[in-house]
Amino acid sequence: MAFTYDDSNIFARILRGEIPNDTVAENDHALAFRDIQPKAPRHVLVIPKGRYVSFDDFATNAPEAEIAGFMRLCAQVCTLEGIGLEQGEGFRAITNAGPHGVQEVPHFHLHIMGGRVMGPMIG
Ligand code: D5M
Repeated sequence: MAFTYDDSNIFARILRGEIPNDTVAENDHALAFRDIQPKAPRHVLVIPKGRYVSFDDFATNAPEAEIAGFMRLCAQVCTLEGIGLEQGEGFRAITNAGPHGVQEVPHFHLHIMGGRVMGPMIG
């Protein structure tokens, strides 16, 4: 795989407690924290605690319990941020993968954004 996991990436350092983060929620398998460069009033990143470089790596190789824990934390973030459809107006969840996805940090993460109407999916 051309795009490989690098333990010095910034999210690995956050997981090791080497640099601070603005935590929104956490469980045994995943951590959710605010994006340092928010693109929306609500912009949270959810990362698995395991070493996965991208969505396809995670979905292929993570144990099912870790996938479930990650997905449940994503849903919890939507509730906590007031953007889930039970109580809010909705959100956008995206992941960038590899060079064509313009992924900056090589540790799988889901962007959950809400609090405004999102623009069209271009570029
Ligand atoms: O996006 C990577 C995202 O990670 C980008 O929106 C900025 C964010 N970022 C970078 N460093 C930090 C720290 N230290 N805290 C919180 N958020 C951070 P990508 O999908 O890889 O292009």
